[in-house]
Amino acid sequence: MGHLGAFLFLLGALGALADICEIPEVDSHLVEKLGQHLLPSMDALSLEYLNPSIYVGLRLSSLQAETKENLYLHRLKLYHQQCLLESASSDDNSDCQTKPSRGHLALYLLALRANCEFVGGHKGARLVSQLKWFLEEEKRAIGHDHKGHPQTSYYQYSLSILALCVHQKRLHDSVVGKLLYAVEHDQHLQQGHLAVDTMAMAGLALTCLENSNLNPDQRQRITRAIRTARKKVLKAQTPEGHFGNVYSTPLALQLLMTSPMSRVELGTACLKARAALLASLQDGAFQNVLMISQLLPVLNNKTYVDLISPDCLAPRVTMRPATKPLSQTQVPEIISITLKVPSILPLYKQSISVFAGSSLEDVLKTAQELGEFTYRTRATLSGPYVISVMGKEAGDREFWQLLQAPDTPLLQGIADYRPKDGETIELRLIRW
Ligand code: B12
Repeated sequence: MGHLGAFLFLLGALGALADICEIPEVDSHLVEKLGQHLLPSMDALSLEYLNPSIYVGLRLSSLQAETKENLYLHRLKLYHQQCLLESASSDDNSDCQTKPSRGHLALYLLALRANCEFVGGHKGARLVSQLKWFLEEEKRAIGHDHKGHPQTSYYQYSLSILALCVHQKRLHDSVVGKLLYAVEHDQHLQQGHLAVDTMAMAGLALTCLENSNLNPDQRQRITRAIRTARKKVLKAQTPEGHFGNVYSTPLALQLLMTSPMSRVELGTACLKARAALLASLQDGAFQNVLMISQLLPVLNNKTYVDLISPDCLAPRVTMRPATKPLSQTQVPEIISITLKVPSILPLYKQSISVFAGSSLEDVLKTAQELGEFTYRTRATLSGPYVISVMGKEAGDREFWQLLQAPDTPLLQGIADYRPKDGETIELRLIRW
């Protein structure tokens, strides 16, 4: 084959060794359409609907929303600095009726970095110590013997470590140690449908620590744990190409994109994932703003780890407002959905009629109006989260699971899922 052949072979082999997961450019119209979904939610007036993840997603994407974006950051700052720092006693401030959670604080710190800011000053220092304090409490809840659980989740534990890390804030080795143990002993992160999201977030947090060298004494253990997290994510690839499910694929890809891996398979795994993701995009699977915010960076080959030193001058395309599709004046079709609640006696089972295309939330509202059925939700960054059904509130480490009967858990929440005619939806109180 001669010298040239040998040289080309060597190049190929090197390429295979230093494989990196990249997403080749995706149709810019498709990306813009996705970004346009975020715009209406950026206009929401209610402070409790402010979502720092949207800002992070946009800043790491190829898109920008100009003044809207700046205004949004301004409002995020007002809300988080006022409401997070307020003591529990000053509860009458109308702007701060729902206090943002510690997880929101972590996302807010990511948003600041996405604008190339470091937390600073007296207020900033207090926000950082609140998050550090939260991690200490969670560490205590996990316990010395690792038998307990964080009060929130390992997802929020990882997110908080990541947020402090991108601000170059050092955490005690024992806090990082709890996450390392959880990754090493997989059963702690094994929470059914959440395993891949949680493993990916843990991997991103640990990659940030590795790149920033904030916990040098644990360096080798961190490197090993990142490798473990990657392997687990790769192993969770479905025959269609998603890692876990369609909605955990964006975070999984973020993790796989963070550094080269000496695995030829990584290339094929990423290409397969990209194809699966594109198919889901075209099917309109991404409607939820939080999901879109986790996906947009991936389509721009960026990850949350890039927030260590973000490129705030990178050119981004200004989004145009979406054009409204012409409304069709058809007589709406009525469909029938069966709603079932077997977890409580007497068992509730009722057929509910709604317009075709209604969301599960519409079905629940209609059922409630008809009587006998009641439910309550809490606003979260993912949308309305069902906290109680028929007066029964989900307790500690319990939740009201949404299923398509007989046994298929839904991959979307009540606001996004649109049941089809004849479907039976079950609400089941389970432990997680
Ligand atoms: C932890 C978690 C849970 C925990 C939450 C409890 C807890 N103490 O943490 C449990 C196991 C209870 C859970 C339940 C569900 N989850 Co979940 N969950 C997550 C996870 C891993 C992290 C969320 C988080 O902490 N975010 C960070 C904090 C700062 O934000 P937050 O808004 O304050 O977080 C709260 C909400 O996210 C809420 N929540 C959790 N899941 C869901 C799902 C929906 C649709 C809504 C509206 C709210 C919600 O609980 C969080 C803690 O209070 C995400 C993964 C991800 N990629 O985002 C999946 C994720 C959001 N969940 C998902 C799903 C589908 C569900 C369920 C609908 C599953 C089901 N078939 O019943 C249910 C919710 C049903 C209901 N009652 O309304 C999907 C949503 C996909 C989408 N299209 O929007 C995700 C992305 C996982 C996935 N890859 O499939 N979940």
